[in-house]
Amino acid sequence: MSREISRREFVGGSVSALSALSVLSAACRRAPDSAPVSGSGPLERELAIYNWSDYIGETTIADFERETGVRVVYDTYESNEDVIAKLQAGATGYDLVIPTGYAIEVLRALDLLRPLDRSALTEHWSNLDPHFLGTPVDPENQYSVPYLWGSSGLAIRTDLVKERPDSWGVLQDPRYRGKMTQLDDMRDAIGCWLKFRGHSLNSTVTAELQQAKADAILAKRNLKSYVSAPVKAQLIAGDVWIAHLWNGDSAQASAVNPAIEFVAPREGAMINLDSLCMPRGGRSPRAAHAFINFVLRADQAAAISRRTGYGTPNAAALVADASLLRPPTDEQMQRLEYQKDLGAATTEWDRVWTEIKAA
Ligand code: SPD
Repeated sequence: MSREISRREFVGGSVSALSALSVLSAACRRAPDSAPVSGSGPLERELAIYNWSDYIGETTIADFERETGVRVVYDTYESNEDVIAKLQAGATGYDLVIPTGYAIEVLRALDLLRPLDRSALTEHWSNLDPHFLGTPVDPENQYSVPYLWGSSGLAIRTDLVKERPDSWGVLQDPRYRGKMTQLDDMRDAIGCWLKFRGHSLNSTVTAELQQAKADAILAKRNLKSYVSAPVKAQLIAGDVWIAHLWNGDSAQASAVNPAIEFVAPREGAMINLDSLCMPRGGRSPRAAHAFINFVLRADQAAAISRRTGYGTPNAAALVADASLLRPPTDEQMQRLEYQKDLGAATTEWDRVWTEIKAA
């Protein structure tokens, strides 16, 4: 693709030569990670993974380290916005991150992801259910490999809450003041109030966002706090009775205290597919491909789904373990919606979220 700069152009110092030079030097700076990197060759010694908290199998990392000799440096986050902000601020060195679909769109638009070498991922690729492949955020799966899917709803201490609330509106009920929480996640915390009023959780309509803000502020009076996965301990202890939470985290809490049940609100909720992606600047692309291959194995994918309570897009894992969460039915899908990149409206959402937090 690049062309050689002739001596005449270079010595002559013409504008075109200078711009060709700067294009070339940009290409050279990008060369290490702009093209897919072959998964063959010796693995690097260290692999840096940045994942959601409580989103991995009990022995996944240890098993991978034992089998490959690669040391994993593992770090966790609580929201897509954390990952986007960190990568946008120039954090380099992560080899794998696991963003939700809309965040993949955002990271791709910012040119912060590195293409995968699909030829190095053939061994277990066919384990993936085709329904989870070729989604609009990455139609050719050039940048992302499906990891887990989930949905949002209400985790309820059924022994402490005598009714069976099935509406986001319960968060506005003063009878449970101080005993409820919402996800500390802009997209989910505003999105549920959009659903409550019958709107898309991707709305960019100002009037709908203003109504969602009013609803969120009304609920906020009753909230103990905005908190995501760490709310599990408070649910288990009985300090929180109703938590706006993701289904898998709710299942993890329920495994400790079976009185915790997950309810899908009747107005509808969010469904997400989180996928393995390689950020630009990672230092261990071969080990990253090896890890992706590893978690595509049916036994490993099943162990991850079993431990986290989230759904696996790995069809072979579902065959191997009948106890795993099954994909949503068509009827359930009617009330679920994927989040999308908000584009220019992100600024308005950020403002609304700041106003809710400050209220
Ligand atoms: N503790 C794991 C949480 C995973 C949540 N993934 C998707 C969130 C979409 N807003």
